[in-house]
Amino acid sequence: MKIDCINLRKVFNSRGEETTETTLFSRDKIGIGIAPSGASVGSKEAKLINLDEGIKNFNKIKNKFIGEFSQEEFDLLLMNNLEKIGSNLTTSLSFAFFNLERDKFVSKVSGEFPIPLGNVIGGGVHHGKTDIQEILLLPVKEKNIFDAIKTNFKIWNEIRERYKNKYLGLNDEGALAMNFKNEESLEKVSEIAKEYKVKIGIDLAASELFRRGKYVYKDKKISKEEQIDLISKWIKDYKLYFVEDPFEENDFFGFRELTKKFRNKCLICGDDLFATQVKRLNKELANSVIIKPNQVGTITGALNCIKKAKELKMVPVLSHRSGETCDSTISSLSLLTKIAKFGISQIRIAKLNELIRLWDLLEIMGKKPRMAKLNI
Ligand code: 2PG
Ligand code: MG
Repeated sequence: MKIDCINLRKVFNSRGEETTETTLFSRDKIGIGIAPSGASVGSKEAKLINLDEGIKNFNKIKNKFIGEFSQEEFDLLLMNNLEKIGSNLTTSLSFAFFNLERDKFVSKVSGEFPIPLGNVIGGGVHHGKTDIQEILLLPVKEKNIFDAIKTNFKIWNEIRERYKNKYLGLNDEGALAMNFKNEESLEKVSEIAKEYKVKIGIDLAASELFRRGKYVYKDKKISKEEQIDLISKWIKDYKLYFVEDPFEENDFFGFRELTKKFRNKCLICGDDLFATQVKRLNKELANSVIIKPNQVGTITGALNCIKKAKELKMVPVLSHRSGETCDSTISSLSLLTKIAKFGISQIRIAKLNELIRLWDLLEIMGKKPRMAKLNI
């Protein structure tokens, strides 16, 4: 792909934070990419720097990025300049490059679609009453992407209606902020999910709860050992199928113990734990891994991590960030994974609608689109 011209600008994400948008020009084609931003940010994520400084530094070296590149070459050059330009810029540039060649990418996928993992009740640093950052829905029984998205929306609406007097508003990810504590929320969601034959999960984002060797909840402070017991109890009591970051990012003992206990029943998923870094993947610590391209800074980094996860028989889950835009680059990427964690409502719908669009496109291409099947 020959890059003729590059344009960078600052735009806003769903939280009103500044982020970068890149436009790449290649002959008669245009590729656009916007970087998302997290609130629960792991310490192992690719380096973020001040945006204005990054843009200023990029403009000094912009010429290096003009010319003929493959995605790998372009991304390598970005990573070699990560310290100077920061991961917000590298992500938007890498996304823009990917979007120039997106149709080629889509023409090579198998036609298996990820199951949308939707955040229905939220809390933690995304705002809400629960310590649990996200209570998640996984509609495993639906036969097409449209129905799967619809089921998540139905449950999201039904909880809001059924418990009107407990509804406080929507949080950063468009999840319901409800006047329920952790267990009460899990109980209500598991009750309704059973009616819809939907599996449920959580993202505890436990690095955010960890202070001076203890997991600190609104109503209790517990040790690392007690945290293993608590999560084990939640998995059993609420039949959790997916548990993301139940321990802080360096609590390897906790991850190892939980994975040993539940690897055949539940997806124990590492987000901050692995930070989409191939070198950090370890199948003893978890049997699933969150893939967030901006944690590693490029599309190539994310693709390498998906590939390695599959080799290790870990389930990769393509994920948005809490600060999002209408950019739907990760919808195409998620066609390589069995689960797509894109949220449910508000701006999240941009990526979900793109999946519906891709379903149609693959049907036209004769690829027989179908929903992924999970093995455990
Ligand atoms: C997470 C994400 C997305 P954030 O923890 O998995 O849900 O949140 O982008 O704030 O890290
Ligand atoms: Mg997470």
